[in-house]
Amino acid sequence: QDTFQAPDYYNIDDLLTEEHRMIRQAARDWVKRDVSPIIEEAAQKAEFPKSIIKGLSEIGAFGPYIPEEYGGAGLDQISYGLIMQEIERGDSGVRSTASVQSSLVMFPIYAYGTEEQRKKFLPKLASGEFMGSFGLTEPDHGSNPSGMTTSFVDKGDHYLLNGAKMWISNSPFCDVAVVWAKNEEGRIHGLIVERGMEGFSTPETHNKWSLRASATGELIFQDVKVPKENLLPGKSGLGAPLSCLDSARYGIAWGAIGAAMDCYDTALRYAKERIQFGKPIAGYQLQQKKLAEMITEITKAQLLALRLGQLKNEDKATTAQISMAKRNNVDMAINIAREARQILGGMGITGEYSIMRHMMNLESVITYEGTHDIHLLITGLDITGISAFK
Ligand code: TGC
Ligand code: FAD
Repeated sequence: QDTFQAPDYYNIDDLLTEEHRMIRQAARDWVKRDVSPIIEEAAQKAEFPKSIIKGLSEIGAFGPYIPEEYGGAGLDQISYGLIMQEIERGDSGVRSTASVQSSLVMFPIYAYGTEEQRKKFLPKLASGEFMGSFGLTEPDHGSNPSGMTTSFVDKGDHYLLNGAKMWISNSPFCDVAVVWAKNEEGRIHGLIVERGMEGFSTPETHNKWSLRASATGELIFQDVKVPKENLLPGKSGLGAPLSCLDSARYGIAWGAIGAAMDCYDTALRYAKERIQFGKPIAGYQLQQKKLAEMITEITKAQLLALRLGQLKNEDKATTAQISMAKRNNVDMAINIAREARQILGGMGITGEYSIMRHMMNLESVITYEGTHDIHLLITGLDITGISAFK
């Protein structure tokens, strides 16, 4: 049974609006009802639970901040963050599906697409009728996407696309993929590739020990004819995909708090009930140190995310500020998962509790959307003015 109680040590709820709290509650109730009961089995079987797609759409997780005229929920950035937090409290893989759909597929179509593309794709993506994926990473270009080799050439009435993307969330079942590729001049553009186009395949990546309830795969393009109207005309260059990452990374900064809250809540509850040497283990200083540090770190992360949300709402958040929050909050969550796992002793390694699943999931979250190292280097560049990437 899902008995989760959300920690709010600094009364941060007082800083939210009534609407924020209602949106969060709807997402929280849905996670308790529709995600928690099935997610362990889905992760054990390494299957994405397609049954949750409708619910994700209903709680506004597909395009929370996309205007309602395109099927989005038309919410502010703090609402978006709160929804991601609640979903990741359930599972990082489910949040991945929502992040990709919203920030990496709907956002570029909304921000850089034509009116026809918006009308054709956004309402179906918002309802979950279409599922999307985002192809930036390649086998030889992960942290350094500017080196990508996937390319397209102009064939008059269409583009011919060749190349391969790797580690792509949602790829095995996606209906559309926003793919980043270079033209003849080496300039990066976004193309909407649709399932069924000849030469386009999406093999699944198996044997993951992390994000097992999320489907990951490749996007392979062998002489794929992409209609010219499927090019996103609004922005080109690496800045186009990087701006999508800003939005997704912001959501992850909130999402990671959800995973951490679940681990903390589970560990606190267990520590108060588990008796060793005649008293609850919560009464021993070593366990109190772990729990006290957890709630301190969660509280700091909550404040960081909320302030970043305010800046996002004012359109003032910088890429470097987003990097700091993604890096800090995911690191916070993975450390809490590891400590919480120890508090549960042997029980912590079983699927009876969510902690080990969160811990393994967070190993992907700390790597994707820019690794822990890359985000540190983004901060380093921002404060010194000197790039240490190259
Ligand atoms: P750099 O020279 O810094 O920038 C290239 C051009 O882009 C501009 N730019 C941005 N524009 C808009 N928004 C941003 N956030 C921008 N950041 C940079 C920049 O001004 C420049 O413009 P111009 O006109 O001068 O060309 O690029 P670089 O090659 O040095 O690379 C910088 C670096 C390393 C930080 C970047 O490439 C990076 O972030 N690497 C990490 C890659 C990454 O995060 N991949 C994620 C793939 S998607 C994913 O993981 C999804 S997981 C599923 C889920 O979300 O759940
Ligand atoms: P590399 O770039 O090879 O990095 C390896 C190590 O080297 C890392 O520790 C890194 O920090 C370090 N490193 C690299 N460059 C530097 C440097 N300049 N200085 C210091 N250290 C450095 N991508 C997508 O496009 N779409 C998706 O939907 C998507 N989903 C994903 C889902 C999962 C489950 C996973 C695991 C990944 C996903 N990714 C996706 C890919 C993800 O974004 C990349 O894995 C990530 O960007 C890192 O790239 P890489 O794995 O090639 O590692």
